[in-house]
Amino acid sequence: MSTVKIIGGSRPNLPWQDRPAGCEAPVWRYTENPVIRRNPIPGVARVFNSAVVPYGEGYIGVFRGEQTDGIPHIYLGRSGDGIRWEFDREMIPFVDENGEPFMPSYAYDPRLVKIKDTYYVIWCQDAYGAALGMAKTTDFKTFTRLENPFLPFNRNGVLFPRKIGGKYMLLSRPSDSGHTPFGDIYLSESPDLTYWGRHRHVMGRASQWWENVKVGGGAAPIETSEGWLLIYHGVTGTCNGFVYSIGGAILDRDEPSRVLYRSGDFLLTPEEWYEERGFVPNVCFPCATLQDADTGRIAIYYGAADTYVGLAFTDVETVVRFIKEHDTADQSDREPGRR
Ligand code: BMA
Repeated sequence: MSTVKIIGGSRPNLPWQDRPAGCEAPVWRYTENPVIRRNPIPGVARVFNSAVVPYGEGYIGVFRGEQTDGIPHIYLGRSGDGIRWEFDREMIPFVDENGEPFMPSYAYDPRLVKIKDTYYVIWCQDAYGAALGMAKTTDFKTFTRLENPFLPFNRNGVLFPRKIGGKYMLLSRPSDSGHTPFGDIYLSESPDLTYWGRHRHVMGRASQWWENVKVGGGAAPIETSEGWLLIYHGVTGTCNGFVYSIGGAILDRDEPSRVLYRSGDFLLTPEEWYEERGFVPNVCFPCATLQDADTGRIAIYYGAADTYVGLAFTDVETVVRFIKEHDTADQSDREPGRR
């Protein structure tokens, strides 16, 4: 019997494979990975770093599609089983509040979060520098842009799936204009999704070697009986460039700038050919999870080598136990992050 509970809905058709015999890792890969391969849409060479949610009986998602001119935009995809995806041929047509076309010149690393009856897409785009963009939809036909939450430079915007203390909560990662050689995760709150403030530090790059350069929010936090389970990316540097692994932390349910536990060991690191080989080698970049509160099962969607989408599995009991057993959160993590 599971003692750690996911707070959320049931999802009996969650994509799933049992942990392979002999595997002791906290997260295991889908054996048929990658689930999205090269050239998945005409004019799109690679899809990766993408986010999905349950929709009706199946699933829907926003996908980073690297076009054949090298520019990323966001494409809509649908799936009955969360594994085989069909994409719209045209990128998502964002509009402004008057319904007029309002497209970012590029858009990448989308997240997709449902709050009540509205779905929010958050991505990185140009706003006189790399900044977060945001839009909302209720029908996946009309995507209305909201104000950009923050000034440049900022990336990795991740909304919490419900208000906390009456406020929307957004994780972000202030950055620079390039392949940022630093980066901590911050939390900001808003009463209306327009004005953001009360900024708090959540967690920084750690002394652990696999995440000693930068960290960034990944999937929308999963509410559990132990706190918010945050699946994030942690980055190290090597003589041949960055290596992106997947980490796990648990944030306080009422004050999520407080890190209760943070695993000093990664949950998953590049190992398979589709993670080690591609446009950018050695990248595992989580952007979404699907979960089933009845069984505690969690499916993690991650970009692999900036080329593919991979799927991996865990369950809430296993991953929370792992994070607690490998906890390295220090006093500054546990504080509310205000100076
Ligand atoms: C980051 C972002 C991600 C990408 C990663 C590795 O800065 O651009 O989209 O997956 O680098 O290239």
